[in-house]
Amino acid sequence: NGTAGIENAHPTPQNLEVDRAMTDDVFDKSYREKEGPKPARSYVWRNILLMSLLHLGGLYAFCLIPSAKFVTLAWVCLCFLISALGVTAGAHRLWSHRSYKASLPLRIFLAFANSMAFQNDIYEWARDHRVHHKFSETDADPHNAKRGFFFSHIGWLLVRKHPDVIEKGRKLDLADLKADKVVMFQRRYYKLSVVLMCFFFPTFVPWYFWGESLHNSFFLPAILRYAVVLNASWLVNSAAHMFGNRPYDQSINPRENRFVTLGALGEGFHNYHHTFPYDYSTSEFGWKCNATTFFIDLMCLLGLASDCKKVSKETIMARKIRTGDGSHKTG
Ligand code: ST9
Ligand code: ZN
Ligand code: ZN
Repeated sequence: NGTAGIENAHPTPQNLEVDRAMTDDVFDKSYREKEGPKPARSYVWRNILLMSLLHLGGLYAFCLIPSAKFVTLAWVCLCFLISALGVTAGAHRLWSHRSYKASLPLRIFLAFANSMAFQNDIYEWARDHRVHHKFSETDADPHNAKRGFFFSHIGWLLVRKHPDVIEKGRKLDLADLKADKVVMFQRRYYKLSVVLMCFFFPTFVPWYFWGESLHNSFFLPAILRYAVVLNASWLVNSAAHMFGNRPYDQSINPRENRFVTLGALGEGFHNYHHTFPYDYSTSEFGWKCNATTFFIDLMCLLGLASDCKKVSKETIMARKIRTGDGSHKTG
């Protein structure tokens, strides 16, 4: 039972009873990969070209850092933070896992922030992410880490999907996403929202408000920031599925990776997260190295979020003893 041991971090009179309607992020042990040879790899040259250009642009932009105004670099950091939250607090913890509830204004903000991150629309991201949890490390996992570091990092975006990803993904219950007008609106106007939020807005602000060169304004807050957010997110799929301890469940691949946690606003506690995908904090340590949890708690304080699901300390300890690798004892 996926609801055992969940506590509400912010109990309010109407939500003392925790509902757990969404269970399509729980690992499905019954799935078996099809026997026989794997389908041939089919390259998507358009993506290979665009991703190569983006990363070359990112390297070039990196060299421009010394020529930029200090306030422009601060703006790059702010754009990083906003777009990262659009993924962590938005597409991930809210829309993929339903680990808390967000009011309309917060959902609108997160949808804009998500377009700034340009990682596919929220609907597609959450659909891929639910199959990732449900069929982790199998053919039906879009970024199956058993296919190696490169594949789980970026390679999966450069080739056609394994047919099982699509077959299993089609069976997921996505009714909650379809019913969310903000998600559907973002999906409908996705391309326009990406042009505006990922490229135009980050470029326009430094150029218009403090006279940064158009060149720096484009390459630093748009190109470099986008490339960094992408790689920080991808490291959760690659590094955090390969390197680190497994204090909660040693039978699964995902790991606790401090380096990834720092770069991805608290998303590197990945052994915990795959063990308890419904925990809004994706960790047992609250705000420690977890800017996303801080942000969600702040939103709760402002009355913009509620119903944060949290696993009880007792359940976590029992699970560590039952299935962990014992590393929690040594810290
Ligand atoms: C990007 C995503 O970067 C990054 C995700 C990172 C995830 C990280 C997760 C870790 C945890 C969270 C931590 C966050 C940390 C953040 C830190 C921030 C600092 N189910 O896709 P198509 C169907 S994106 C069901 O074309 P192909 C569906 O009918 C980067 N059905 O498959 C679909 O039609 P539609 C920018 C599915 O042809 C049809 O199949 N974007 C599913 O195999 C065809 O779908 C890019 O680079 C499913 N799961 O092509 C573009 N999937 O939906 C990347 C598909 O339209 N994408 N279907 O009705 C592509 O170009 C293509 O998807 C492809 C595969 C070439 C990869
Ligand atoms: Zn997740
Ligand atoms: Zn994972």
